[in-house]
Amino acid sequence: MLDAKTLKILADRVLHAQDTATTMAKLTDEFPDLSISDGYDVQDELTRRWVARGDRQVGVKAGLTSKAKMDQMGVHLPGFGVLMASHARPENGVIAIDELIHPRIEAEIAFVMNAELGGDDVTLEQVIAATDYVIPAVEVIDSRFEKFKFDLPSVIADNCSTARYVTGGRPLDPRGLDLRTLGVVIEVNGEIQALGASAAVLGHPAEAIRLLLRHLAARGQTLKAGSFVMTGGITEAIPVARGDNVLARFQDMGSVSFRMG
Ligand code: OOG
Ligand code: MG
Repeated sequence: MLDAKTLKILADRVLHAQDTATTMAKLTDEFPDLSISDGYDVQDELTRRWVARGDRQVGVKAGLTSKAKMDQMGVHLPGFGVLMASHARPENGVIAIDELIHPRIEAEIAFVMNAELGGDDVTLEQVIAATDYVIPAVEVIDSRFEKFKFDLPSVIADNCSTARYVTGGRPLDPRGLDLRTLGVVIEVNGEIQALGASAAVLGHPAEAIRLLLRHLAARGQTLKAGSFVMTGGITEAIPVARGDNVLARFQDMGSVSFRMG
């Protein structure tokens, strides 16, 4: 476990990099013993600081849940992150690129929960039963590490590269959908950059929520009713630049669009 002094050094460093959109060296370069659990302790400290600033936690995300993402990042275990109200951006809006370092976009299926879930033996059916609706989302990730390169403890301490997210399309009842076979197409400036199907996320995106529940249970936490949950990029993440028009089309669910400005 991190001592209070090291926890403060790490949280200060990550928050500074996020707030100023500047890169830092991998945390494990200086703290080689940093563990995955230490990384989550840094996330908890970041969350406390955001709340102290007046921000509000709206949910949680799972990342590195598809083979495309794992291969792209060279990290072969999922990680989880905290989603705050301040990370959300409206559909069809402009995302300020000056606040980011080297953003990349990901198309994800998001869930909104209507009942609390907890424990490490929750079934897929129970996850669906506790889901209010599913909705298309695009996450804009932005690693605060140089060249977008990291290891798992470092990226977890950086809140799994969370930066912005946009929801759009239609909220749908998951009971009327086959959540494994939904196609998704990512276009930038009208050109297709990536495509995939929702089964790329662990065979079924609700599996990401089961993993998330196990992770929370190990830390004595639950997934609260009302939580917004992103289940992870279906395809590899696509780098975007100033002026790019982003459009993610989700089969049966509508699309999400915004511009990088
Ligand atoms: C880590 C975050 C990954 C996802 O959806 O897979 C993520 C990263 O690749 O920087 O959000
Ligand atoms: Mg993501």
